Amino acid sequence: MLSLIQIVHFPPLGDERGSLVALEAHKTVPFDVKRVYYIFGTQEGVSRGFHAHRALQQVAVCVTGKCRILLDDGQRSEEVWLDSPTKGLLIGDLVWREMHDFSVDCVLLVLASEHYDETDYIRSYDAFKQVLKS
Ligand code: T46
Repeated sequence: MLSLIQIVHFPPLGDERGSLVALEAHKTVPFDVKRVYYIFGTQEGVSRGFHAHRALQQVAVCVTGKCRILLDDGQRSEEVWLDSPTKGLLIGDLVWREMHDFSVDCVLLVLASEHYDETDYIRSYDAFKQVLKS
């Protein structure tokens, strides 16, 4: 069975000055990017997410700091630490996601395949299970 955790490795373009990562649609990111957002300043002990999307592809990367992501497809859940600016996590549709244990310096950058649409969110786990059944 395929892992729920699909990591995308971003090659660092480094030289003596430091590092640079380029995120390009259909190259390092496997879809057209319509939206970019980032989460920062997360208070200690706060978790986020707790929803799934009906039709949305995303790639998430901690450009600084780290956080722990839980993904759940209704049958199993898996966790991964995003702890490197060269380590992206591909999150597909109909996957429940939770983000935990943000470091104080965490900046979680997310590239999304669609514009923001609140109707695409499934914000209750029971509703998520119902959608999976239907
Ligand atoms: C996801 C995880 C990884 C907007 O107005 N536009 C946007 O593009 C986004 C992403 C959010 N919002 C509004 C909606 C809420 O009023 O910002 C507020 C916070 O959003 P939310 O509670 O959904 O944030 P998270 O951190 O729980 O989830 C976010 C994304 O919403 C979600 O798609 O997969 O990060």
